[in-house]
Amino acid sequence: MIPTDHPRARSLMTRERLVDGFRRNLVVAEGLIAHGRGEAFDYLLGERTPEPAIKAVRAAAALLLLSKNAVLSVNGNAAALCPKEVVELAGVTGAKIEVNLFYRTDERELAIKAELERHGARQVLGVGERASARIPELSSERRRVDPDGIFAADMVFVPLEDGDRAEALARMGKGVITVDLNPLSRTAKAARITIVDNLVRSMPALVQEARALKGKDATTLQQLVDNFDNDENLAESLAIIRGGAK
Ligand code: PTJ
Repeated sequence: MIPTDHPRARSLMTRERLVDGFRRNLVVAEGLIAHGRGEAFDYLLGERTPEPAIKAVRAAAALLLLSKNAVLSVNGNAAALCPKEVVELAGVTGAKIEVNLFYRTDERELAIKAELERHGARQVLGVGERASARIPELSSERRRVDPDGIFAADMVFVPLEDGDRAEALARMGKGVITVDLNPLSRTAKAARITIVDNLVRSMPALVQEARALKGKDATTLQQLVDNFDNDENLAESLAIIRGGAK
């Protein structure tokens, strides 16, 4: 039991959620290691959402609202950490939800689909036979996608991604939005918009921002996207990490 007054209670509770997700077959063991790497960056960020991430969240919400055919790609860590927010974000933006795993097994696909449905998802793409399309020039299991989902999407939201697929999606002409605590990762660099923040903070913020921007005219939304420079934003995040949290 983690005492709620522990100075790092939130971080410890997030670990518990991942371990619980691991026991329920949502998260793969490697996902726990990936989270540890993320935690190290988060520690350097001061475990709070920095200004560049707030800007990135706003631009990402605008871009999701502008997209005609957006898909939220869900892996094991995302399913364990923020299933409710994934479903909410899909609801606000009209995006589809697709399970896409690096360490793909039928059992995990089904467990993640069930978890999303438990939180209100009406349709979950990419499971079983549905993942019949292929992302070209990608050899990992992540190449298997749903023809009605990621394969046809104009915009793909891929939190905690591996760089290969983010690059391959960009080569296919798709817009990529990611959440990655590591501003130096290939994913962070390949994406149109990278939110350098912890997923547990950025997902509720994205839902809130999408709600606030919904109904704004397309020109206003487009301006938010056009004014966002991903390279510049990554450099700002890196400066915070290198300089110590302010
Ligand atoms: O569920 P699967 O089978 O699809 O596997 C998922 C993992 C995460 C294991 C897989 O995608 C993987 O190995 O990812 P990587 O290549 O380790 O990349 C994960 C990235 O996410 C790293 O750059 C981490 O710093 C970052 N990261 C980890 N936890 C968080 C995070 N970024 C934001 N919020 C987090 N909580």
